[in-house]
Amino acid sequence: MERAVRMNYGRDGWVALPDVLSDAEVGKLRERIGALSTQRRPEVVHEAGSSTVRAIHGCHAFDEVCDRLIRLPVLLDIAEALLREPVYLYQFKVNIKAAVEGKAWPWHQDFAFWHREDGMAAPDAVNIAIFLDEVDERNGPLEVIPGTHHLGLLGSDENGSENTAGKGDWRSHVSADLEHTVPAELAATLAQDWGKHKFTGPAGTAVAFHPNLVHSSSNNRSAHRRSMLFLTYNKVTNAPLNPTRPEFLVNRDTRPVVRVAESRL
Ligand code: 6CS
Ligand code: FE
Repeated sequence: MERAVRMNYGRDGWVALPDVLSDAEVGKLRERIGALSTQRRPEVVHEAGSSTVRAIHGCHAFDEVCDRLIRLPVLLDIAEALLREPVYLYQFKVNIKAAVEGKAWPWHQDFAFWHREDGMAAPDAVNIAIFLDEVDERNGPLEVIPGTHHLGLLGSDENGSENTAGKGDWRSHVSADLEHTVPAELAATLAQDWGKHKFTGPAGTAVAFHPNLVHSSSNNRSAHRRSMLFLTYNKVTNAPLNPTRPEFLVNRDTRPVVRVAESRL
């Protein structure tokens, strides 16, 4: 991996990843996710009070193309270069953020969920986000506060803030009415000190970001969907011992991911 990629990730908590998927591969994923989002199954989550799909989880477990995606050498090489150990797939999700109706993701840190709800010991995982649609200022881009991955868990019950430990319902971990958030006032203060950055770009753009990086995204009021696929790879040695949330949120197969022979999807 380029030294600059590793340095930027270490400094900022995120880094753009060049040349991950071709247009044809992104097209294949869009087609699969479109088909999966019509299915009525627990992994397909809807916006509150609506039939609009908000997210689909664990697709690698029931879709062959998604299972191949997680095994692509280009992705595993990135994850293992950043984590420096063998990895398994911790979580697969697609946040659809539908046109007009796609709702926000309040400020939060992903590790808050994996640590407090699943028992993940350390933030020794990495998110790889892949844009399935073009993302611009209008359709609810993912926004991060660079550098906040250095701050540990914020708004956590360990330091007595108002955030409480898990109430046990995983639906409050994937809805717009999110648990384990970073309070908006704290996010605003951090943004003043550290700045903010919006991930925008064409379909196929890929970004790696740290489990403790503070991030959010707004409602999508535009006429353009903003679907984004997230793979979370975790160090095999960092696997939670007794996760209780559904398997489609917390993979129980913690064996190192075996690469597919081909280099393309
Ligand atoms: O609960 C979880 O695992 C998921 N929820 C959020 C808001 N981010 C982390 C993760 O994808
Ligand atoms: Fe998140």
